[in-house]
Formats: sequence, C-alpha cells, structure tokens
Amino acid sequence: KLNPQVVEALNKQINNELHASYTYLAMSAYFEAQDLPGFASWFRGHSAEEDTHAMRIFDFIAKRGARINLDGIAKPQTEYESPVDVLEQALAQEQTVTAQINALFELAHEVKEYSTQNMLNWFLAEQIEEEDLFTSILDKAKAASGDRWNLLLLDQELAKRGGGQ
Ligand code: OFO
Repeated sequence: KLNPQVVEALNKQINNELHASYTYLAMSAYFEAQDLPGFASWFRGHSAEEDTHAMRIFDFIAKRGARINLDGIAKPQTEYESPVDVLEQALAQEQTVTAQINALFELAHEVKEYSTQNMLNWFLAEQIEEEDLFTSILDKAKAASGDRWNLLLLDQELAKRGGGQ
C-alpha cells in the first residue's frame, strides 16, 4: 500500500502540474492578445504537456490503489509586461516544479517508497529538459526584445516547433 503521506504529496503534485498548465494557458492568451500566434501556440502546446504530467501521477495513484483527490486550481496571472517577462516567469515556474519534484523524491526516499521513486525518475529527467528548453527560449526572447521584427521572426520559429517543444 502507498504511504499516506506520499499519496497526499502526489495529489498535491497533480494540482501543481494543473496549475502550471493553467498558467501556460494564461500565457498563451496573453500572446494571442499581443498578435504573436507562434508564441501563443507554443505555450498552448506546453499547457497540454503539463496536463499529461498531471495524468501520469493520476494514473500512478490509481494503479497503486490509492485515492485521487482533486483540489481547486488557483487563478493564474493574466497580465505580463513583455514576452521576456512571460519567459522569465515560465522559467521560474519550471524551477519551482523541479524543487517540488525534488521534495517529493526526498519524501519517497525517506519512507522507502521505491515504486514512487521510480515513477519520479521520469520527472527528474523531464525537468532537466524543460529548464533547458525555457532557458533557450528566454535567451532568444531577450535577444529579440524591443524589436518587433525580430520578435516576429522568433514567433514564426515557435509556430513551426508547435506542441511546446
Ligand atoms: Fe513543465 O513541468 Fe511538469 O513536471
């Protein structure tokens, strides 16, 4: 049986992933309003990716015969100063998620939840990819900042990448 403390923490992480998804959707909406459809679709794709992260944990809890408890999702920030501001906040959010996964792993380790550690290994690897991805797009957004033409070129690149990749 899954340790109850771990079940609670995993449920909390479902909420964290859904909150990340909702935040990226709000960022997508911001870019729609800025007439940057490539950024908008990229963030929308990433929002969908966060939903799959939540569902991975959802499925894990279900498979282990424990109870899934869904909570309310907090309202995301909807206004941003600039594309660079969005990317900075998105990277900060990924760093927060990394810290959450690390804390979960530490708890699973403490209480000797081996299968949970195994499941979390996927997330540890994923967070390295995600932080790297957001860092590279933040760098590009910074390089393009203040120049609408450069921003539109980056927007085109993101439109081609799609799906939050
Ligand atoms: Fe982008 O982070 Fe989920 O896990």
